Amino acid sequence: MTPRILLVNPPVHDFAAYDFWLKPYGLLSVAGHLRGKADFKLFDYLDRLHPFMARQKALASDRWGRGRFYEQRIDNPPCLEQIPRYFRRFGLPRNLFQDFIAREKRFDFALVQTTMTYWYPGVEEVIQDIRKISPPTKIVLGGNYVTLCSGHAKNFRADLLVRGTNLEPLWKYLGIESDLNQPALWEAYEKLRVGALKLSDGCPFECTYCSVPQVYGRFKARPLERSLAELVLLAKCGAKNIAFYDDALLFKPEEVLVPFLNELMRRGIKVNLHSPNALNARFVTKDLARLMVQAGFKTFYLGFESCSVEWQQRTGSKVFSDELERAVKHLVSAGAQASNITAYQMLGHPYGDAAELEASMRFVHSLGIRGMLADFSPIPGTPDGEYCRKWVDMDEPLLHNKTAFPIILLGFDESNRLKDLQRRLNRSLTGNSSIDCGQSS
Ligand code: B12
Ligand code: SF4
Repeated sequence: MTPRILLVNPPVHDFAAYDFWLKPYGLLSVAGHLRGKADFKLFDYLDRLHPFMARQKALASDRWGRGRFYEQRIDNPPCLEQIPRYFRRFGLPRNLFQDFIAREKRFDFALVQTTMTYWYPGVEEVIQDIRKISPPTKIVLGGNYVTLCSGHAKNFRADLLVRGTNLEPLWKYLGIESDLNQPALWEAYEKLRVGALKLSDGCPFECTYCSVPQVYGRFKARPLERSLAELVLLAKCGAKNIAFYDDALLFKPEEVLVPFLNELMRRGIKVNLHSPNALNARFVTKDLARLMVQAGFKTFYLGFESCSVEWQQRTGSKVFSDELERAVKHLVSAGAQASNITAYQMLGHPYGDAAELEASMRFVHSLGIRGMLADFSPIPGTPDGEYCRKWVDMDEPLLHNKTAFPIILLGFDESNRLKDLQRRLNRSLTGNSSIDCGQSS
């Protein structure tokens, strides 16, 4: 008999969350490898096109498909009680999921996406409901939280934890043969306007605050044909906006991004492309900027972090100020709107200081583009995350929270002062589209 598999993207318990092109891409990729060999049902708590959301007019999408989630106030967890911000539960109401699994009857397996390490309470909620309503269903967890905090994830007694990118134990457990050439299971959504895509894995840099080098290793391009097939599928399913989830989208462009974009244009595929997961400004050449704009890139997020040469050198030398300046020049000359170019700068990193951050914000502002503070989330197993044991218990993933850590390190007032400054600088830009995604607020 064909196995019945439930796919779940859990709700988010956090101080802030925004649909910044968030999709459970790992989960959908895994399911895609099993296409045609199982009967799948998807419940995505963060699906803003779910019929329940149609009744929430205030939560409509912006022009690039982003928007606010449905939210409910909940108590701060005890270890975050000292943070003077409201904790919330983002995503569809819990009873919709409970009714859904009760109605759908028996599932053989449930594959549950885990994302940020500090989002595990949403995963716990999903496990509780499946165990209660459908006890025979075998629960499988995979994704970032399980990979980075596997010891902690064992507490939930799932039937299988899939750590990292080796999926062999999963295929064995499910007893199904996989086809790795298949794209992600985007057709699992009844209605789709936003998709995600990854043309490569890994990154050539080794930033001391990032887990990618240890989890993904060396940079590796994904097969171009598979990526193109996925793009075609996304467009067929209705996706108008596509966010790249690559860690180093612009690395080795002649092998990866350039042939992909040329083929996209040759086939006449019209979609808006976005890069929320920071592009490296060093690789933005005049020709590449022109091609990106021509092919449909609409928003550009550049990872800058700090204008301090010392900070950059100490954390991996991924980009310097002159490289950001050059990238902005190329993008604007290619036709990108300055108001759609944003540079991330890190707030609350243990080696940073307020004066340096202010200088970085002013430097970004002087280029005529928007700045966005990326609140630092310490990640266990990375050099900088391990250093943060000085301030927080890194074995409690809730304390990796990006809103909480800068407040713990800098204090509430200082943290707010810097965020206010960023807002004021952005507001004073001429032609500012004033899209403030709140992703890192
Ligand atoms: C895309 C991305 C984002 C997107 C959103 C993604 C999302 N859906 O939520 C954006 C740009 C919005 C984002 C934001 C942030 N991010 Co981010 N992001 C990523 C990135 C690049 C990919 C995550 C992803 O979707 N992976 C899934 C797919 C694409 O991965 P995959 O390789 O195909 O998956 C394989 C396996 O992992 C496994 N698998 C994956 N899922 C599942 C599920 C199941 C059931 C199974 C069986 C297997 C499985 O199978 C796949 C086989 O190919 C990761 C880095 C990375 N390379 O993983 C960081 C990462 C998750 N982000 C990180 C950080 C720090 C952030 C920010 C805090 C940055 C900031 N300061 O603003 C914010 C937080 C946002 C918030 N609201 O709190 C950290 C994690 C932090 C943490 N404590 O957990 C990471 C790990 C990067 C890093 N620096 O190390 N991010
Ligand atoms: S360049 Fe980005 S993905 Fe690569 S190691 Fe640095 S922060 Fe991580």
